[in-house]
Amino acid sequence: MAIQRTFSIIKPDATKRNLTGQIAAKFEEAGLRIVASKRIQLTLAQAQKFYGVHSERPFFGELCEFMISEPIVVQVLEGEDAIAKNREVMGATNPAEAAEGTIRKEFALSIGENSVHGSDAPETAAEEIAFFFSGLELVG
Ligand code: RTP
Ligand code: MG
Repeated sequence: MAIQRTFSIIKPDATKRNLTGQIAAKFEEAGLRIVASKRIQLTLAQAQKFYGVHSERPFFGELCEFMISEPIVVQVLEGEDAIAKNREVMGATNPAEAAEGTIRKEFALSIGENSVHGSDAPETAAEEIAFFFSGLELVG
């Protein structure tokens, strides 16, 4: 498997509880390199655009309000098979179903406030990285 890049968000429930470093350490322990990182606060319009794919889902409004409620940390992670590896480290969307040792098992509060986002495919990874970072910010 080739070296890939994926896009990650440390979500408001985690930044609020000062878990940024502990979550970043989980990525690094899994062999993922943080090649770009910044702390930002989304506007409602930005959150709605980012999660546009979920706009018809019943949790869309709640999700967007949550994502703007506190700053987030957006990152680009690089490594072998990075997309799948990151999702493995994150664990299942619902923390009640997440495997031992995963970020969501350890830190997530609920299916909505689940501490991290990670891209789900190469195409979405490329789109999501470009949504938040310019080429100049990617210094892998
Ligand atoms: P993510 O996109 O954040 O990496 O998470 P995911 O693929 O595991 O989950 P996805 O189905 O793409 O859902 C995106 C985010 O929406 C929130 N959600 N809330 N209340 C609910 O039933 C519900 N379901 C999903 C979560 O924050 C989820 O990560
Ligand atoms: Mg998803």
